[in-house]
Amino acid sequence: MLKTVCLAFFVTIALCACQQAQTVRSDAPALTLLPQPATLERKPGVFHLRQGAALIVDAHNAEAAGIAKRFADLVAQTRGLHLDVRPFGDAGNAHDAIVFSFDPRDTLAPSGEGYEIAVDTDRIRVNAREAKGLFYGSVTLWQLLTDDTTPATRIEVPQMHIVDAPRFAWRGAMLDSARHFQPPEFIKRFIDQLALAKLNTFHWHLTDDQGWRIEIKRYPKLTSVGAWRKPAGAAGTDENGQPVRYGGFYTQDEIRDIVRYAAERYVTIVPEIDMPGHMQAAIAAYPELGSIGDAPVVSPDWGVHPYLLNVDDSTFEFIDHVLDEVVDLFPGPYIHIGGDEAIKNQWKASPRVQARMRELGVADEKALQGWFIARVEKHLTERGRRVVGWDEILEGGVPANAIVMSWRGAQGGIEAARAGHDVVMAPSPDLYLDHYQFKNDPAPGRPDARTLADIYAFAPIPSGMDAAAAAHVLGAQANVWTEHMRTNARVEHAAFPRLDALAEVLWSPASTHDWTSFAARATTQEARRRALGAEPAPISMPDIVDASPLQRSSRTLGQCSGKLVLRLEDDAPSNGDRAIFEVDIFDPCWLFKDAPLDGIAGIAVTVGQIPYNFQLAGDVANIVPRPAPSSPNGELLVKLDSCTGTTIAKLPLDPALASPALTTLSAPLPAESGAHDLCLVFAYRGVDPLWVIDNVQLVRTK
Ligand code: TNX
Repeated sequence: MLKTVCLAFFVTIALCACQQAQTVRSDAPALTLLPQPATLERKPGVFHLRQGAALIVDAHNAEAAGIAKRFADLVAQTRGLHLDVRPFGDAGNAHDAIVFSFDPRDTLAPSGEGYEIAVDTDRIRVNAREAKGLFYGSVTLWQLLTDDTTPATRIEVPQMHIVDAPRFAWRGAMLDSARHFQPPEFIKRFIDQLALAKLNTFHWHLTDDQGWRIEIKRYPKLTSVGAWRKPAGAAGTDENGQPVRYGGFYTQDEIRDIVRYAAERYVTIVPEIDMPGHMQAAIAAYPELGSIGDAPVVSPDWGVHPYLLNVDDSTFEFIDHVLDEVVDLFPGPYIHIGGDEAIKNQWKASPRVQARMRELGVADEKALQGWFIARVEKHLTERGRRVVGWDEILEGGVPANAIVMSWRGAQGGIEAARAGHDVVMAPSPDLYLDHYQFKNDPAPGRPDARTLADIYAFAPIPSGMDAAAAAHVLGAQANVWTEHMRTNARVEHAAFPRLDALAEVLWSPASTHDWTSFAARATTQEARRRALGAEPAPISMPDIVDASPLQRSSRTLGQCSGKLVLRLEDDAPSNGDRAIFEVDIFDPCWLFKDAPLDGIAGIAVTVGQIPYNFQLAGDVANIVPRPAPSSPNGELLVKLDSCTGTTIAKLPLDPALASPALTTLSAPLPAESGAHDLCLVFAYRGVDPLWVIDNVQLVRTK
């Protein structure tokens, strides 16, 4: 009977994938599966999984045996319940057991990621056509066993029938290991955490201006030089006054181990070697790769850097050799070659590059980038790989087979899909997890907050895309850029639970999406993550409130113009907690709105100084000049009613007195009555260091 129902289902999968039958007793516990399966039918019975129960698996299939073993390990780790993994035939009548088996019907899902689970009163069967489907079935079953994560010797599983397959094939997350380095053990844990939400693609950003993180045997300086930088500001010197060397890289052995680990969890790694821009670390190691003949350092800055590879044949030889080692290390079908944010000033300024352009007959530097990408793409195609690039690769005429990753909003994706390219949606800011997630997020990052609900509301097929173009959308991914994530804990906090929201968007039929249900299930999912040692962010966090109306923090102060606001971490102390400041890096100027000035005699402002380590390219023009200082070291000005109002206090900025961490400046205020806005702005020469406000306190008359 069950079979008939399923077969009928398989034939009509497209029609009924959106329907979930969940008719059960009203007192039956809710299930907390995440992502929600495509179809789930509950029945009134219960299966009792007991300590020591058999898990029967086809032992001739090494992959299935591995999936069963890892499933049993997970159950033991999270519930303390041990399963006895046994081969078929050795299991008596398979009563009271879990059975993992293959089902040759090819209808579960075209991609082989589909599976079926039947929980009956006497056993649980997990069936799939392919190993990856069996793996996803095992993840779902593990979730059915971990509604709570306390030790158990018996777990009740409600009787049910699940038939499930994903909505999209590319369900991904990008991690930037260049701006900050995460050790191999963390990368494995991150992959574990992806897999348990059925995410299957790990885009690994391995190289950038601030660090080259992949060992390339032929070019040892890429890592001996390119993997290390001196951090900007006070963070660049230790307690003993010695320079700090920040960095790290993955050896080829470590990478092979990680690739193997990911494959066991059905996660494909897409390595990215970003070019022709974002290459300053490589140019620091081998200056002959550069366009203007100088030798930069590995950058301690954030932002868009000017360094570009040159276009000599010897440079393409270098690229080909690097990519050959990358291809050897990563067996997956895709190699990402970046292509983003390559501002063309250095190519314009280089006589050699210009001469080459004339030789090639390319019209301009954009076309030269197109030629560059096409040349690299050809090499990778010859090696059997498909190229992925950020949407800028569209600008210079992109090779037909290349996959376009849409990051500058959805537009690049729409255009690329219309032109017949396969597309992965990864739009900023929608899926940019370097945006913090709560107004009151304890982590540094970019405003505005991208909340869990925002990610859950993401539509992988943007409006305005017709069906033919939509068929080219392979899926989507969220990007964890790590400029502001100095620690592993920050990466995990940024990634989860938000990746759970994306996972459900990309796996479950759109018709099943339901925010309230998701939020409830996410609470359980994050408990599962914690049981495995991860530190996800909470599901929600109350908004920030000041302790008193006389006080504001940099988060509750207003921004004067709010051109490019960041929530930045202090550069000191070198060990221990650092303050976090919300500051507009184009116009550092804050507003204390409606300051109650009755009875106020003074102001105390806690300030910090951080390095101005931003490469702004053409955006330098957006910097609002500081007011002129009236003393060499400058001062913090407090102005009444507006930033063009009267200066009512001047607090001198004496760097000799300032701590590298926080310093409190204070000054009397003239008597005023009523509520007034106060504008606080630093007057000093230059932009570096950047003086920032941590908090402001109005002081009453004694
Ligand atoms: C833009 S997204 C970048 C990254 C930065 C990110 C910060 C993309 C292709 N390039 O280099 O880390 O913004 O959000």
